[in-house]
Amino acid sequence: MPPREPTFQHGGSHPVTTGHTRVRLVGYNRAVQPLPESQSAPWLSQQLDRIGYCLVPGAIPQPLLAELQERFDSLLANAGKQMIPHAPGSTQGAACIELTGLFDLDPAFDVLMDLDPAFGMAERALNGDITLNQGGLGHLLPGGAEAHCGWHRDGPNPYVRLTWLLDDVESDRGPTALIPGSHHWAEGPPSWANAENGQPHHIPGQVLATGRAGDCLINHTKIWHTNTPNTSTKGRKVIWVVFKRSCFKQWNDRGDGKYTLSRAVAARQTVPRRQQLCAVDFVR
Ligand SMILES: O=C(O)CCC(=O)C(=O)O
Repeated sequence: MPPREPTFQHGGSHPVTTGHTRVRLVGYNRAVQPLPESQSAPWLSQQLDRIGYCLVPGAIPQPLLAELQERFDSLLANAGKQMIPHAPGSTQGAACIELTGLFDLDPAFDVLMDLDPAFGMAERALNGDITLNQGGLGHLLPGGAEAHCGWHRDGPNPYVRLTWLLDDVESDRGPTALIPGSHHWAEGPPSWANAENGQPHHIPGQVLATGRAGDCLINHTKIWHTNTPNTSTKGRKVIWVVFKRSCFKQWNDRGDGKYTLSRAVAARQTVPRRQQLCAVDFVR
């Protein structure tokens, strides 16, 4: 029996085959269609495992994104003395602004501790043994700023980092650059990867983690990575949430505990999953 002609067409763009009948789904049906394979959670998780990073599109849904953007901006505007310059190895890095202890500054950001599907991918990457490595960190890289750090890897333990993009990040707006697959390598970046002033050189094969506001970059922190200069006129605002396995202590790489999760944030959690994420062995 020859295939039947379509019984109806509504002018949607996504042809679907049902038995011998090809139909076109109308707009309101598109929301329930499966994601393209390259955007599905299993595919992205595999990419994270194999090449060390993946970008989850639209990871912060509207209107949550709009609310977090507004709250981030008001923290930048009002935090005053809490704005901490960050300039390791950079000639202009002092222009950057860090919002350390972001979960302390505004509990509205707690949602970024465990927002799926990005959180689920981080959880899988750590085989389910996942706790917070720090207390949330906001970062503004202003337009015109040099890279605020050069090529490095973060360790010594196997951490997984979420970079929540609050702005569109184009290639000239200071995106993170990564070397695919380098999280499997024994060595970190060689000294020639950075100029004497700490600015990163271009490394053949590097990829720029560009994306849209609301996307989330997930990476193993053992991957070779760097910030890149923001040659645009617009600032880049991101939020970092870093996870570790429960057996490791929190990140305290500056020795002053300012990146660690506070006792107050841990104590106010009521949702079991967040209580577990905050069940830390080192709080300030
Ligand atoms: O800002 C970036 O794009 C990357 C920053 C980074 O990796 C770091 O601060 O350790």
